[in-house]
Amino acid sequence: MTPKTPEPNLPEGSFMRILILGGDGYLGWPTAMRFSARGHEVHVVDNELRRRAHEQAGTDSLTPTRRLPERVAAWRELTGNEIGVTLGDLTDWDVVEAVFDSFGPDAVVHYGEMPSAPYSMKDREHAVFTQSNNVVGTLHVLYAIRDLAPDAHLVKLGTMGEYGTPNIDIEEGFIEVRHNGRSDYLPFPKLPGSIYHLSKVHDSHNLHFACRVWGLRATDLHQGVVYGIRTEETALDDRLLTRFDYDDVFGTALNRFCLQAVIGHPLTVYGAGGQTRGYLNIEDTLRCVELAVANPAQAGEYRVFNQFTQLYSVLQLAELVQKAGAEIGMDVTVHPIDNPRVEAEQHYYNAAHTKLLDLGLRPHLLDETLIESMFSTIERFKDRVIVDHILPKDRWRPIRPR
Ligand code: NAD
Ligand code: USQ
Repeated sequence: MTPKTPEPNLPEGSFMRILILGGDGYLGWPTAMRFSARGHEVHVVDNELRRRAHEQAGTDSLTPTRRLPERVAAWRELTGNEIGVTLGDLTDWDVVEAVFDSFGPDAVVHYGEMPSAPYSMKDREHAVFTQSNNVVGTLHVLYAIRDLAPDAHLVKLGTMGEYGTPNIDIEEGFIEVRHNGRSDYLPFPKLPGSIYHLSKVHDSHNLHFACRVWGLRATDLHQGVVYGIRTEETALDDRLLTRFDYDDVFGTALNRFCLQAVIGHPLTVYGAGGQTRGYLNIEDTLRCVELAVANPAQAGEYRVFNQFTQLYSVLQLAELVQKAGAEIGMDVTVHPIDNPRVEAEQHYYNAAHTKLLDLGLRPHLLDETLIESMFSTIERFKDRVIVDHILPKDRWRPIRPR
């Protein structure tokens, strides 16, 4: 049984009504349990888009994940805590209006978008779907806060990929710009690398606008790539597991490499492997979101936190996985393949990330022990791996007929 302890950054007894959008997802479900375990009243919304996308592609999460009604029943049975559920689509205004009207949130944690860059780059239909799903859903959320819960703090998941890989240091959302003898503090320039990452840039502009013009309060978490398979709450019972994707469309770099190592597949470094990104453990995602919720933005304030703990190139990550494998007698090979994406493979990368540390984040840093613990969880479920969906199938730059 998880004890009901108040979040340390909140004053004693100040429990909140927290709405988690995308609460069936990799990050949303563990976040819902974390807030519920802390005694907050939690309601989740999800339309199972991610589950349907897997069904359509013939792919699946490594971990078997139960549907939301079953998960919340297991959570109730194990902890005595309730989590409310709405199975509905954020692009449907009637759904959004009804949830905000009845739940009246103090904080809204918004994960509910299509999160994959390769999915968004498949073709026109996937691109249009990604941007309309993400941008329209978020616009509905902004209007719902404005009209139905104007004091609620929006904590929105953006991405470090909004910035791209510029040849200058990346700041946290804003930069002082001097031009023709004048200066201003302006949004940091964005050079996103996929239609999905672009959707997040559009969201960021809409959030900023809603804060400036309507006086909403919002924190835009520009998150790096998340890795990991376990949180304190998912470890309580297999019925509470979160998803773990490793396929070419929804799997992300380190999670994929760990799975590939366990099943003896060469690690799929794309191109030269110098692509550098910010990474963080799933436990740190939960902690960052808790810190943002516990320390809300002011009315009218739009703030950006860069949410990652360590920088790695993909080749460095692959070598780390190879080394961790060697320590336990696994023979892990790294096999660079032709890059299906269009991206810089060697570039400058230096991004600020102090705001969450200043609020009290103490990162779980990546080391061989952590990788080995991922190996052992993957080992438990390795019979479920669909090997045909590991190598990338879609190329981002179309080959034009001559
Ligand atoms: P996920 O796909 O597992 O979770 C997103 C959830 O939102 C899914 O369950 C999906 O069904 C739901 N959803 C999507 N569109 C919806 C809609 N219109 N209405 C209702 N529900 C909808 O993805 P995730 O990895 O948990 O990512 C969560 C958020 O964090 C996303 O916004 C993603 O862009 C962002 N993010 C993720 C990572 C990462 O490495 N996982 C890194 C940076 C940012
Ligand atoms: N990569 C490989 N081999 C692989 C998979 C990926 O070399 O097998 C490379 C990619 O080419 C890229 C880097 O690893 O250069 C990261 O790719 P990824 O698939 O791990 O992450 P990305 O597509 O950027 O998207 C993921 C999440 C997304 C989130 C983003 C954070 O899916 O939701 O927004 O990470 S960030 O990268 O900071 O923008």
